[in-house]
Amino acid sequence: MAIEFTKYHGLGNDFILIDNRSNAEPVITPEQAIKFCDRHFGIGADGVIFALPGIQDTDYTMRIFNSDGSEPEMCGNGIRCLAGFLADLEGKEAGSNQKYKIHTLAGLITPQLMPDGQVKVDMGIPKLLAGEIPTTLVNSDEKVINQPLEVAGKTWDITCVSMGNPHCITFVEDVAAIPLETIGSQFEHHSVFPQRTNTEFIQVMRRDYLKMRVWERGAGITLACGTGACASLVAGVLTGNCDRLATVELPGGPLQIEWSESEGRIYMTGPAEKVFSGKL
Ligand code: ZDP
Repeated sequence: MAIEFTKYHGLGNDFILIDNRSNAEPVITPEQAIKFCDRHFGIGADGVIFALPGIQDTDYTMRIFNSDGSEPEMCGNGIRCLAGFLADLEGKEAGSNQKYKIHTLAGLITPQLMPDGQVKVDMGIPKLLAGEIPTTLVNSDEKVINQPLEVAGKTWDITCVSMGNPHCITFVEDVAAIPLETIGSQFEHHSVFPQRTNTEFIQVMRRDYLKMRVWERGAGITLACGTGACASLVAGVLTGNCDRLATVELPGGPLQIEWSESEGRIYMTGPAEKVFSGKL
């Protein structure tokens, strides 16, 4: 059976989008997703995203397979791409202020198409307790803020935040000097993270401007990570490093992140670009 797909990217974090609206289960398997994501033998992407029918009063459901076939709970850049993809499928004008209620494994997430072509996403409320991350570094009802963790023969002060998926954030003097290729996977697979973890290194340029490099669980080094940028801003506020509203600069470009004081919710604003469509 031929599968139709559309390639999107959000700041170079790239995804294969599949119109899965007439089926409650993804139309391809995790094994097929691994092949689709291969950059030499396949289409090439960091993950595959499925637009499924909505449940529990939502418009649609989003599911995603990482390029290694694992299934994360949420995907920040991916949900902006999904919003653009759905607007296209529905024939909605760009900049129509269209809002979608999307069911994810991390709960309800609400992207909105803004008049300037950007997508603003209500990412919900971050979770901070160790049991929710999950991590076994401290007791399950405690937070992990600037806690020492031994990785690759060094002690890092880490802060943990869940945006539905797990993130481990470390503030450093110079992100360019971090040997991400070698230590990223050691953080991901560290025994204190039973579900593995996404790993972000942050350099504070100003209180409203962070520079980030990321090692993603199940995908390795990527050009951007939306949930990672949100988690990093939260970690920056918790550690006193940044304001509640800041730009997070990723290798693929900037995202605007706000942690609303009154609601406790996180808002992420950034681009979603269509690249091409095809059949496989
Ligand atoms: O949690 C994970 O396993 C991530 N690899 C999921 C993908 C996150 C993403 N990069 C994002 O932008 O949040 C898509």
